[in-house]
Amino acid sequence: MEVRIDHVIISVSSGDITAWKGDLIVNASNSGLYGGGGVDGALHRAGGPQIAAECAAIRQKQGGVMPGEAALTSAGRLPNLGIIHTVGPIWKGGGAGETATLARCYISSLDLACARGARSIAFPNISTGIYNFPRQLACETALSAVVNYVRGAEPDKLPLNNITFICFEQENARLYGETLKTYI
Ligand code: AR6
Repeated sequence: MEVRIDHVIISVSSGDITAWKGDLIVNASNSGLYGGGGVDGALHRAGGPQIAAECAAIRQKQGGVMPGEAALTSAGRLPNLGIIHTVGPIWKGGGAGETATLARCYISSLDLACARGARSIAFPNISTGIYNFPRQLACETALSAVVNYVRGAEPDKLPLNNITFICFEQENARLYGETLKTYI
């Protein structure tokens, strides 16, 4: 399932994000950038100890990453250009600005990707695992943040031409496919 906006293809697929071969992979990390479970654990295992070492250097330099923000490391032994570590909100019922923070994760990651001159980027379904964000709302928030970002950018200043959402769970793959169709 994909949608084209100007020169950018936004697509949805299912699977394991560690096997994706494009430029930048986004990781759903934590504020301390300590490797954890879920997609974070999978990326640290696949990329090797170099990623944790670079996360430690970021922690030392700036004390970590706030929810909604993002930081870039290499991809260790993975073939990608790098990994963007963003920190999603922990779902606390919806009254603590969780939706706005989640949208900022996508925007901060896209800003970093553009600054790096990346052509392609893959997102997991940030916050919908251990951080417990409701799937449907997370999907609507993610897609509208990304689509609005692309629509709002000047085409010749946007190096990205491929933005993909990689869904690990079937339920998310279905939700993302259906919601992306509404942007055709
Ligand atoms: N590829 C793609 N998506 C995956 C993969 C994978 N290999 N593995 C899991 N997912 P989560 P969060 C999906 O829990 O909710 C960590 O401990 C998963 O099905 O990874 O943002 C961090 O260190 C779900 O849809 O991240 C933080 O402490 C999505 O990735 C905390 O978890 C996000 O689930 C962050 O929690």
